[in-house]
Amino acid sequence: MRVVRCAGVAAIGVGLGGFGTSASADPWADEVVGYTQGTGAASGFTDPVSALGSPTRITSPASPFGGPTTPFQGAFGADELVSIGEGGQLTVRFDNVVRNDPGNPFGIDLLVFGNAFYFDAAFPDGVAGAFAGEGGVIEVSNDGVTWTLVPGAGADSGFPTLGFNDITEPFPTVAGIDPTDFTRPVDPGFNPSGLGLADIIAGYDGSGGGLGIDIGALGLDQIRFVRVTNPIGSGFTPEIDAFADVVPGPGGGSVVAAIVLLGARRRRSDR
Ligand SMILES: [Ca+2]
Ligand SMILES: [Ca+2]
Ligand SMILES: [Ca+2]
Ligand SMILES: [Ca+2]
Repeated sequence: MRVVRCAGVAAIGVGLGGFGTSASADPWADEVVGYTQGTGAASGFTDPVSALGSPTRITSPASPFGGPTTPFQGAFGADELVSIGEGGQLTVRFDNVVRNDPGNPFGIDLLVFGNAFYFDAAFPDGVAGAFAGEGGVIEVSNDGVTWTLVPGAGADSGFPTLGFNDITEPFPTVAGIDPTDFTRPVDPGFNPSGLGLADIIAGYDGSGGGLGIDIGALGLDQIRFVRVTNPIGSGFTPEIDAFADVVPGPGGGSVVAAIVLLGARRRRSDR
């Protein structure tokens, strides 16, 4: 085991995101507070800075097997993921506050991205078969001292990452032109099992995937820290790609947001 302290790495996060103009404005995690790789972490996947910045839209572009992320093709680059072995733990901090904003779609405030994916049950056509999720206990905190468990959530078990809305192949090598929104959650009621890529993309409805967490359901108004622990004996070795602060938008739970949205749609249809 080893512990890496990475104070001051926030600057590395600058420029990795596609949103905002400064580190404090981007919606991704900004700083590694601590990392213990644990036992059995994937060799070469032990730089915790890989969990800062945007989720992976195009994985391993230098590899012949690389290309846009899809629910069948998860991120696999060593500079894109950090592996957490048994007994290991990763703690990150946001510069900005992640709020229980009533305008957040489906009530979800925080997204955790791993590299979970669906096995292609009809290779190479892309039909979501067995799911390769890998656990990872998640806790959140506002002060980095008092932690709240996110019950039942597996950090590397969320909706698989989707880089583009206009991808038509499950294992693409060429980028699309319509990037997904990594700050927008998938409807937690959506079940991709047995669906083909086009139906999965439709179900994602513009989202780039991820595991959604409603911090309000935990009794919290805001958080700044997230940590992922892999208990000894879990039998899994989760990989973490990124953490995202959800941006209020369509699907937001508040009445006000719904009314504003309705107005916007009407104006759009008036054109
Ligand atoms: Ca940030
Ligand atoms: Ca919420
Ligand atoms: Ca994984
Ligand atoms: Ca990453």
